[in-house]
Order: sequence, then C-alpha cells, then structure tokens
Amino acid sequence: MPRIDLIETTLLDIPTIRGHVLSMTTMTAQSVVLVRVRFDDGSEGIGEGTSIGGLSYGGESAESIKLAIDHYIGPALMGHDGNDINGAIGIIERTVRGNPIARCAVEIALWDGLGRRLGVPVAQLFGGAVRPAMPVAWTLASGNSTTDIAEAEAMIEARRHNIFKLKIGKRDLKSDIAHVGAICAAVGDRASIRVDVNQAWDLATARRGVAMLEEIGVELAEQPVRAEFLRDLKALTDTSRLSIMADEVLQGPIDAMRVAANRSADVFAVKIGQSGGLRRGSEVIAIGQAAGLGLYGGTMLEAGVSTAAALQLFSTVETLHWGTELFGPLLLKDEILAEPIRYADFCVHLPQGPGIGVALDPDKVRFYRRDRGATLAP
Ligand code: MUC
Ligand code: MG
Repeated sequence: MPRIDLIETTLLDIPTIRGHVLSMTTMTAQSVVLVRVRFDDGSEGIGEGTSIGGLSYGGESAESIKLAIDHYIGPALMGHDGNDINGAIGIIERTVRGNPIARCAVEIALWDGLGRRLGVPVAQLFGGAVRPAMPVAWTLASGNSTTDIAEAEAMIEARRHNIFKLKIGKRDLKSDIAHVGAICAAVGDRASIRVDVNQAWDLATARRGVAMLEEIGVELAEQPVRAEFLRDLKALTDTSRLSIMADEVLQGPIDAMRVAANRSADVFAVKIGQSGGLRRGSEVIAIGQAAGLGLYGGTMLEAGVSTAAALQLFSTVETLHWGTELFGPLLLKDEILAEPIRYADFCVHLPQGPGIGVALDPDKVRFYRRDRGATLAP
C-alpha cells in the first residue's frame, strides 16, 4: 500500500502576457500553488490550484490555498493509502469546509500519483478519453477594442482560436455593448463570440444587456448576475434567447443540483477547482447531463498542471456542447511545464502519458517561486 508521506506546496508568481481586465480586477500576474505528493513506495504526483485576482474573484486566494493544504489537508492525509482516493476525498471534506480549489489541488496530485503507478492516464481512471482534442476559446480582455480585434485576427490567422470570450461589466452598459459590437462586426462569422460579465450586472441591467447582446450576434452570456441571486439568473434564462451560462454559482454538485433543478441556466461552466476536484467535477457534469444542460470546460486561468488535469476529465465527457476555455498556460509569459500542452487547429490537445500527462520544468519553478531563498525538493 503506497502511503502518503509528504505533501509539499510551492507558491509561484508568473507575469501574464498583458493586463487581463475583468469586471472586478485587472490581472498582471497569476499566482500558482503547486502541490507535490510523495508516497512511501517512492512514487509521486503533482497538483495545482489558482484563484483569480487575490480574493477579488472568490473566497480563495493563492495564499489561502497554500495555507489550507499546509495546515489542514496535508496533516490529515499523512499515512493514508494513496490508492484510496475516494477515502482521501472523504478525509479532506471532513477536515476542510469550502476551499474547493485547495481540495482540488491535492486531489489532482493523488490522481496523478495513482495514474503514474498504474501506468495509465487519469482519463482512463474516469472511463477513458472519448476525444484526443477539444475546441478551446481565448479571452479577449486587454481593455481596448482595437487591441482585442488585432488579437482575435492573429488567433484566427494562426488557427489557434475561433471562439472568443469577452470580459465585460466593468464599464457602463453602452460602452460595453459598443465594444462587443465592434468585435462582432470585425470577426463576422469567422468566430463565435461570447461574453462573461462576472456577476457585475443587476437584473434590470442584465435584461437590457442580454437583449442588446442578442441583437449583435453574441451566442452566450456567462454569469451576468451575482452568484447568490439564483432567481435573477433563472429570470434571465427563462426570457432570453441568448444561452445563459452558470459559472461562479457552481461551487460543486450541490450547487449544480440547485441550478439544474429549476433550470436557472442553460449551460454549466464546469471548473475542476471551483467544483472541489475531479471527482466532484465529474458529478457536476453528470448533473448537467441528466438535466439536459449544455457543458463547457471552464478555467480559473490555471497553469499547465491543473489545465492538464482538467483536460483529462473533460476528454471523457460524451458531449462538450460549448467546448472549453483551457487556455490558461497561454496567458502566462512563461511555461512551467517541461513539455508544453499543444494548442493547434483551434483545439487544445490532451497530453499523452501516465497520470495527468505532464511534468514540471524545475528551473522554471525555481525561478518563479515567491520564496526564492528555499530550495525546491527534487
Ligand atoms: C471566469 O470567470 O470564467 C476564465 C477565463 C477568463 O478569462 O477568466 C476566467 C474566469
Ligand atoms: Mg466566468
């Protein structure tokens, strides 16, 4: 029995390629918590957790993810059988309430370790991949319409992305609609345009906004109203011809059930971090499927490790109606994986090999770690 004998976290700060402007914050760097789990048979697994903009996006920050793992999850799992992931999830959930991203970061490392010991990809542990690659959106969020249009043109030309998500909600409605309209007009039918309001609108603004977005050819609006206001999300979903996607409201299967039960949204943005891990993420997916909702593989702007883990899970999903947005590593100025995840032909490709299929570049990890004085264990 391979017992867990070490759980170690490392906090990295990696600059982004440009400012990423969301309704609640502008990111110029991403903070990444790497997790290394070692088992007493010498095998290892890696995991990762990220949030967005410190504590401005949600209830977890990189620092809180690290603290939850170092002080609570790690000690609770010491000596546990590494092959018993369901048992480990039970221990984690009894030890730590909330903190889904911290829980997920450790769970990824457990799946990676198990997959490596068995010599199979994590997708195999979830029944096997049904696709080797998935459509991948890019977020246009420079804060400037001209820059965004140039970025979209370059992505289409390079055949990297033809799905674009626009971050709106920071400016007044009229300016946002003009911005989205300019991008829709520029790309025409060469791309799918979606927006993410990140909870910034009240219901009255959302009603007007969604109607205007529909007019200019936007396909989908993500979390237009506050996560707590499920009735407002439902009111929009009931009346809009545009598809409405739930994101921040989905913090695991129980929320998924609440949203699905009264059809408060048309689409689930499934995030492994926000769901509390791959196991709970797969349950969110199952609830969405059973309710006949659309599915989309979401991101917390993760680096390569968590992106690879999400790809392992999403590759097993029968129908990903809206594709994915697993572009996180491309938003970062530098790659921390030994071998980058492949983006080509408008798709992100599932990494091959056992576990989550990727390995870290130790030099990059050393370079970007916040605490550069300490040495990284091999
Ligand atoms: C979110 O709210 O969806 C995903 C892509 C992006 O640009 O921001 C994230 C968070
Ligand atoms: Mg979102």
